[in-house]
Amino acid sequence: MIKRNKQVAKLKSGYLFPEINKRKQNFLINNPEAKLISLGIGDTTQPISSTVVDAFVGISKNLGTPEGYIGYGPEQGIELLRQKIANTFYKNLVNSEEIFVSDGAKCDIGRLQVLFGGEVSVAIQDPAYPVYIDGSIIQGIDKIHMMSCSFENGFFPDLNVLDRVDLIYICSPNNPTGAACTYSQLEKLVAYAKKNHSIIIFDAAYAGYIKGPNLPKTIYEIKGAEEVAIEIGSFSKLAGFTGIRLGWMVVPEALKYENGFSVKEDWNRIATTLFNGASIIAQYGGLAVLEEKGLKEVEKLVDFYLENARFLKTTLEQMGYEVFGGINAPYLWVHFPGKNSWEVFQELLEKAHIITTPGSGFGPAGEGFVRFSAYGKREDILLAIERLKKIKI
Ligand code: PL4
Repeated sequence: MIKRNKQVAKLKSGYLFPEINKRKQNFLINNPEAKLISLGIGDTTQPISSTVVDAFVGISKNLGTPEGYIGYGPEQGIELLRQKIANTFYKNLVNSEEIFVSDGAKCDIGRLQVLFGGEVSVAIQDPAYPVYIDGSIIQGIDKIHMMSCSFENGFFPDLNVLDRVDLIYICSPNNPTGAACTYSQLEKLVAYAKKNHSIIIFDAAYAGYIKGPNLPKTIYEIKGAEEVAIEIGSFSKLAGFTGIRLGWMVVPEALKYENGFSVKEDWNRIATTLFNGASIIAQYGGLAVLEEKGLKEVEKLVDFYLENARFLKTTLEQMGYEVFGGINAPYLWVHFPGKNSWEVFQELLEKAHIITTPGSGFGPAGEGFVRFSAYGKREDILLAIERLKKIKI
């Protein structure tokens, strides 16, 4: 018989989000009448805008004609889409050749971990999106440094106490804490990476939620970042593409290994070997998102979710809880001092029929916190607020 992969066996049992779903299903078995409200998994709920839907319909109809049919698309993504991503999100700080269109940020993170392999050392924010750590373990990485991020350090790691590592994962705006990095924080990060010859993996999946005028929207706003950083972007939360699947990664020309070899060239090799390009239909939708009308529509969508976040934040603060995030991010990071995150999760489920995400699921520093997602429908957010006001945790 084949032996079980040792690395897979090292993973904590149950990936966080299916685990939440399992607990929800168990609750429903005993409480079949309960009308649960999901403020747990960060999944969008608003319909896709009409401009984008028209683009999906248009390309789908073309695919059904002899002259409009397209097979495999260009491996790196449609050139026009890459140009528009470079113009719109990066103001041409990067060029279209440095952009690789993908089927979403999570898949990109997984393939990126294949690129760097199991010999590297990594530093990961604690708390963090679980894919960074689980994906690293799967690759066989054993040198994993957790960088504690709490309200004491503004949810940004103290790089002065970090030993040299090969890769540093930073997510901004952050999942789960909702903190968006400042210019000064990113300058320190880039300086650390330059000094230590490290590579930053900058997960900017929620960059569209940064509204503060004095906050960087991409790491490439920091001078020299193109020599040390890979950035990951996504249409999921920007345009409601969680089910459609479309994202991208920026791998700058200037990013090199210690022997001077191009990281981008290796990435191209990995991506073309393990991935066959994003769906043509999704890419045409992405093109429509990046038109003037599409951009206005997604702006409204993001504002809608941010308004949800504001409503929830105000209520929870009025109830006396300490609430972080929810201003430049769709997540609220709520402190329940002295409490166990899974217990709070269970209490919210049982007393208010609200599903959240327990902070400890994002790492040990998340213990005592619960994450609320603002991706609900407005009527569900308002109902959740009414229910929250009636309970005490
Ligand atoms: C649930 C920091 C959500 N089943 O949709 P993608 O692949 O472009 O984006 C994935 C992603 C990448 N980076 C960060 C993210 O937070 C996410 C999505 N996270 C959440 O609730 O934390 C959805 C999670 C999904 C999963 O298992 O990852």
